[in-house]
Amino acid sequence: MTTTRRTLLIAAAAIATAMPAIAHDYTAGDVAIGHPWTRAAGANGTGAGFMRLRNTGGQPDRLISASTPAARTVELHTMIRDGDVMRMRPVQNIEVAPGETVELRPGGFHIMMIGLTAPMNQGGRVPLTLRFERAGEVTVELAVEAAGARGGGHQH
Ligand SMILES: [Cu+2]
Repeated sequence: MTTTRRTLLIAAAAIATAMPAIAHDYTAGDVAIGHPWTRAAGANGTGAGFMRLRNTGGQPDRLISASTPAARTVELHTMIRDGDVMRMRPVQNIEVAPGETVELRPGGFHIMMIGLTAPMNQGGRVPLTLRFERAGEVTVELAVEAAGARGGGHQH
């Protein structure tokens, strides 16, 4: 086997291994939910849920709440700059305009899970129910990534 061919095979194997984590999307009405994920965290701690929300319809929609059996309290948060530090602040809802995509990501909007009822272990899945004003309710699974993950390995 030539070196080039071996390299290609290794690359193909790496892609195949990564596939199950990447193909991970949901829809609720006109809202497409792309790759919901979170970071590994211990019991009683806090976790943040991230995902991409795309409104494929013609009307504005809003994420109005979320819940999970994995945490005692769930809030919608954003990050704001306060002098030199970034602070989390609860928001009433997260609006997704028609045709727009809103990215929930580290440093921005996120779904705050407070008082984790069990550890969230890397490689696991955590159910999270999202409630939209128009699109209604959908339960997605957050893919649990490494504690310091930025989500860069799973963008699509
Ligand atoms: Cu937060």
